[in-house]
Amino acid sequence: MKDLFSIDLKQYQIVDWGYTDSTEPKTYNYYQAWITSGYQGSLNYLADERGEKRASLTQFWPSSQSALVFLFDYAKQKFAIENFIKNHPDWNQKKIAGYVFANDGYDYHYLLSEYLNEIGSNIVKTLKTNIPDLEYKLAIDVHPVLDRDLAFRSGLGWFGKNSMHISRHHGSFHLIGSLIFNHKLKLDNSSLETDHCGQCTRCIDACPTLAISDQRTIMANRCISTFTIESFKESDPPAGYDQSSPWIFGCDICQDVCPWNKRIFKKVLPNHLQIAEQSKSLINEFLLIPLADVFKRLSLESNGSYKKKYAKTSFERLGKKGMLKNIQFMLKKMAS
Ligand code: B12
Ligand code: SF4
Ligand code: SF4
Repeated sequence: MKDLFSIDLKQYQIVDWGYTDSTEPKTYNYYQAWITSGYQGSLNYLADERGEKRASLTQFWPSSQSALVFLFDYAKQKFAIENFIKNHPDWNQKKIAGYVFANDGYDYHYLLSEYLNEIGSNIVKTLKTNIPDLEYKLAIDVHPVLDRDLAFRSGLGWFGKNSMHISRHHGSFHLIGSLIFNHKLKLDNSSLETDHCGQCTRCIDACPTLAISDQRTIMANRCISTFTIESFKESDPPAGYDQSSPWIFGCDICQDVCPWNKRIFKKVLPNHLQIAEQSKSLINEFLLIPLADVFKRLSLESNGSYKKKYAKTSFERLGKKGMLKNIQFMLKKMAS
C-alpha cells in the first residue's frame, strides 16, 4: 500500500486508500434514476432531502474540497468464520453476513469512526504548519454521501454488476469510510478504475430474489438484506426468499459467487486466522444451536436486555423485535 503521511494504516485493517478533490459524484444521475424507479422501497431516507444532499459533498458540508477514502477489509474474518461454522458439528446451517464480524464482532459504525478520527487528527497535526485551519468531517455509511462513488472517483475500484464497490486487489468484502477536508491536500488524484466484470453474470444468476437489475444496481425492495437488516417489524419477505435460505441476517450471495472475491479467499490460510471473542459469542448464540432454541431464548429476553447484550454489535439496531421476525419467518416456514 502506498504511504500516507507515514501513518500505519494496516493497524486499522485498511488495505487501500485513495484521494479525490472532486466534490461531485460521477453517478448521481444513476442515483436519481434509481429513486424515480422506486427501488429504494421502504428505505425512505434515500428519497427525501437526505437523498438530495448526495448530489455534492458541499451539500453535506459547505466547506468540502477534497476527500481521503479508505477501504476497511473484512475478507479474512469472513473467511475464518465460514470455515469455522462449516466444520462445526452443531452448525444449524444458517449464516450471518460477513460485515457483522468486520471489527471483531463490533458494529463498524463505532469502530471505523474511532479509526477515522485518529487518522484525521493525525493528518491535521501533520499539516498544521502549511494549512493551519485544516478541518475534516467523517463520512461512513449513515452520512448523506454516496460512499461507493467516493471510492470509485478516488480510483479504488469499480461498480460491480451487483452494485458492490470492487477492488482488483481486494475484492468487495470491505467497508468504505472517508475523511472530507475543507482544503485540497497535496496528493495526486488517481485515475478511474475500469470495469472488470466483463461478460460475467454470476451475481445476477445467483440472486434468489432477482434483486439485481441489469443497470449495475439492485432493487433494494427485493433484497434479502433489506428484509433481514432494515425491517424492524413484521413485513413481507421478498419473493424467492424462504426457509431454504441460510441467511438470517444480511446476505452475501452476490459477493460469495464473485470471482474477484473467490481469488482473495484462495490466498487466505485458514490456520492463520483467529476469531475474536465477540464474534464467537454471536456465532454461538445464533449459528451453533437449533433455530427453535434461538427463538425461545430471544422471546424470553426483554427488549432492554437484548439492547444491552448486543450493544455496539450490528444486531443492536434491528432490535429484539426485528431479529425475532427474521427467526420466526424461518421457523414458520420450517413447520409448514
Ligand atoms: C441503502 C444501502 C443499502 C441498501 C440498498 C443497497 C444498494 N445497492 O443500494 C441495502 C439494505 C439493500 C444494502 C445492502 C447491503 N449493503 Co449497504 N448501503 C446502503 C447505503 C446506506 C446507501 C447506498 C445507496 O446510495 N444506494 C443507492 C443506489 C442507487 O446505489 P448503488 O446501488 O450503489 O448504485 C450506484 C452504482 O451502482 C452506480 N450505477 C448505477 N447504475 C450504473 C450504471 C453504470 C453503467 C455505472 C458505471 C454505474 C452505475 O451509481 C449508483 C449511485 O452511486 C450505503 C452507504 C452510503 N452512504 O453510501 C451502504 C453500503 C453500500 N452498503 C454496504 C454493504 C456492506 C452492504 C451489504 C454487503 C450488507 C450485507 N451483507 O447484507 C449489502 C449488499 C447488497 C448489494 N449488493 O448492494 C457497503 C458496501 C461496500 C462495498 N464494497 O461496496 C456500503 C458502502 C456501506 C459502507 N460505507 O461500507 N445496503
Ligand atoms: S444481497 Fe442477496 S438478495 Fe441482495 S442483491 Fe445480493 S444476492 Fe440478491
Ligand atoms: S459476479 Fe461477475 S458480474 Fe457480478 S460483480 Fe462479480 S465479476 Fe461482476
